[in-house]
Amino acid sequence: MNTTRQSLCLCKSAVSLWLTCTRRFSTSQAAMASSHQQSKRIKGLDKNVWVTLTSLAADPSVVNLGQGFPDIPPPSYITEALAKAASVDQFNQYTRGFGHPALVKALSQVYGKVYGRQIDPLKEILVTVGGYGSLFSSIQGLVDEGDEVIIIEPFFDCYVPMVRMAGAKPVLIPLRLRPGKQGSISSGDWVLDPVELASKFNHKTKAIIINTPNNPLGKILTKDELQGIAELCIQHDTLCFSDEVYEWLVYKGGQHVKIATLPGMWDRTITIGSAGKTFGVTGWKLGWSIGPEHLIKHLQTVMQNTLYTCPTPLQEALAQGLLRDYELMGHPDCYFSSLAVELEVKRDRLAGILRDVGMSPIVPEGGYFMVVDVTPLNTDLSHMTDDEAYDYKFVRWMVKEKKLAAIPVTAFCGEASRSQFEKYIRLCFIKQDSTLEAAERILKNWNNV
Ligand code: IK2
Repeated sequence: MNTTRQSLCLCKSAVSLWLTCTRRFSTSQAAMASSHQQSKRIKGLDKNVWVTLTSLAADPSVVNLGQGFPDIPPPSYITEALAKAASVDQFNQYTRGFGHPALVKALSQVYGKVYGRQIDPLKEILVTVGGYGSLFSSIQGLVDEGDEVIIIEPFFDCYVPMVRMAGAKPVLIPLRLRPGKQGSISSGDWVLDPVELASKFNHKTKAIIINTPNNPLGKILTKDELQGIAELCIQHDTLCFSDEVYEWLVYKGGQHVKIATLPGMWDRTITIGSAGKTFGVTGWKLGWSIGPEHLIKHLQTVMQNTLYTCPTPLQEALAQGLLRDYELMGHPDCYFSSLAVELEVKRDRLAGILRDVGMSPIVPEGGYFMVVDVTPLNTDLSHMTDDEAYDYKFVRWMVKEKKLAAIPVTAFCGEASRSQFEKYIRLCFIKQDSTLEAAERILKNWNNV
């Protein structure tokens, strides 16, 4: 009996050992197979700040000044236009792949006025899935393996992975705080060194990506700065991808200049816009690229072979919204300008709150983000041992301990600039007053809780 029990026990242990080994083997085998199966073009691109931090901020007890989306309602005429479009049978079916006819026509009217030139709605505009889709189709359609693409830091985080996915090399250059700058700091105090910028251009440079107003700093590139970039583009026969999704959000004293309107630049520039940022409807995920036919046609090739088209009802509603504001351009009721007036009050309020608690905000000239130096808070995070930049740790800690969400600024820069940016976080201020008040309470009680 004993011997039988003993051998049964032995059998059981052998089976369990075998099962453990097989499981371990198959897990590591699966991991190996998975890294084997992964395409080279996405290798090393698996980390993403939005994927990592958005879930942390999803807890309803957290005041979310993290990801860039409004909690103020969009204008009612645009949501009403969407309901109306969805009630028309024809608008629930596929539409023209490169952009719904009514939408490209409305875009050509609005931007015809802005650029001061006629824009061909069929050949010089591509509508795609958000600013992301415009960036992706530009880079896939125009950048090759072995090319170099210059990117100014801090940059909207997807530029680098998109350039890498095209097989090209991102070449980074940081904006730097004007030497000796003290006291109240504006995003305009962050500047490019023209000599350093020139040194980044060479025969491999295919394009430069600029972003004005910039996410995260809110810097608006001045006409002189744009002129310098344009001269380098022309001298080196380089393209320019100009991400202008915050083009309408410019505060008093600022002026948004489109690089495509500078001499010699139309022919080499793709300008990127976004419905999400224009009308505060980030969930609509519609964007557009505007540029000369000889460039846009390559973006259209990417579109027709990847996404083919965008949702028709959304495009129809966006067209109606743009036409409404086209008629009002230059009038205070035009949403393109009235949103900036509303946001400027929120910007100043947030800056005031931050200063009151001893923090140093960088007051943005445009966009709806404010970068803030957290050094004065002296938060000791040495207990957090993860191999992460200080700002990532700070944000994780702040979400957990203070119930306030922000975005770490090193998400917008390369490894070499990490030490320059890791004491900064980004706060989004396109929020209801009640949300800003909740953030204010947290900040004012910082040392009491
Ligand atoms: N380009 C820039 C500069 C952007 O900021 C964005 C949207 N970013 O918003 C998220 C955040 O920073 O919190 C895009 C492009 C993408 O625009 P869209 O949402 O239209 O795809």
